[in-house]
Amino acid sequence: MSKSRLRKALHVGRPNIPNKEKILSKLSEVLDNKWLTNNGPLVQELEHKIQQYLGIKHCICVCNATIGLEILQRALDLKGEVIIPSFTFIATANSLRWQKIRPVFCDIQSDSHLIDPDRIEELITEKTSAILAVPIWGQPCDYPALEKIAKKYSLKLIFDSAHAFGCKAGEKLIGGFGDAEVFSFHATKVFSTGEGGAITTNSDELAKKLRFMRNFGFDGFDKTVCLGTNAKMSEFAAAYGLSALEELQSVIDHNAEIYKGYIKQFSQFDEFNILRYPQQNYSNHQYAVAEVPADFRDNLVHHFHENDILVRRYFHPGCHRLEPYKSDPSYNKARLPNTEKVASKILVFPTGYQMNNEGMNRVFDAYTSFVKKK
Ligand code: T4K
Repeated sequence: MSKSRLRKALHVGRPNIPNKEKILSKLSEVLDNKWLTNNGPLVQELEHKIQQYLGIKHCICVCNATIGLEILQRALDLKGEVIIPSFTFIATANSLRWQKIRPVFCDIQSDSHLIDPDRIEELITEKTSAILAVPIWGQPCDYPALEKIAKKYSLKLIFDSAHAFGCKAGEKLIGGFGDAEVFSFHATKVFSTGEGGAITTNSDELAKKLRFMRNFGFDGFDKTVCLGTNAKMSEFAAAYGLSALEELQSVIDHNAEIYKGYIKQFSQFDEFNILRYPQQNYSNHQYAVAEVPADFRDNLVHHFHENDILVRRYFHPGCHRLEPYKSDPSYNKARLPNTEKVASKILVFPTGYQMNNEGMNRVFDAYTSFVKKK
């Protein structure tokens, strides 16, 4: 696709750029401070604001969610096997594998696409050290059920909440569940720092350890206290993030309108099922997710792409069907019927500021022309 066509296309994950003047003034603050990274004042300000927003004790900003997941696993001393859904972005599984921990794939509930707590116990062995669940599409997991299993088997419970910044489980914002949660602030996310992420926890001890680990293990100038790495967020990323945080609610409100538009437009087609969110929860509506019959899903994706609407098949075909797990014979026995069924039907639509009435009509017109062709 040519550059100009790509620019005009509708993307899943097009960044919602905050007010340019505000970003530039924050960036100029960074330059004036002559402090570019290493737990600078803007990173600290962003962490403080996120703590207040989520109502949690600690927010540790990091360079991306994948590294965030890795240092969290290290800090909690996870080993052996960790149970995760296969229906997630590959980073969830790879963060474990990179630590030489075996991801054990659990099936999902076919309606919510969330890890199925009823399928977890059968996967627990003496090697299991944790459950790593994913509030997929920003939907809350079944926290009471997961907490009960974790407690029963003395497992750690952590969340890859990459999709869930600004989402609520009932009245409670996601961020304080389990031992810790990890958010992604990647360019494509509802709240972004370009590249970035954060680990949130209510544990003082864990937060302290994570802060050391993020900075090579340093406690002071020349003393290290643990095995650390470089997981720091830069001041430039924090400057962008502080501007983005001010606009988060308006992005969420905009997405909620776009979501309503998708429901309205597509409800007339029986074969089209837009994922609904239970009334008691609150979503950032970053992902507008539809299920369509598997027998025409891929042709439909092709048709949308021809019309410059770059819908996505997240998270097809499931991590267990992607490398390095696909060709690992020890994963041959994974039985994940719901994951495979859901992965064959999913379509994710563009959301965010790029979408307006004209954009919605483009999507709808493309679908009606597909129906006529069918
Ligand atoms: N866990 C979960 C459950 C996740 O979903 C993710 C990331 C992670 C962990 C890891 O988080 P980080 O370590 O990244 O913080 C995208 C994102 O790159 C990825 O962050 C995200 N999940 C995943 C769901 O989606 P791709 O490979 O689909 O990205 P890409 O490059 O195709 O971009 C998506 C669309 O956005 C394209 O059509 C182009 C457009 N785009 C992208 C960028 C970067 C723009 O218009 N501008 C941009 O700056 O993975």
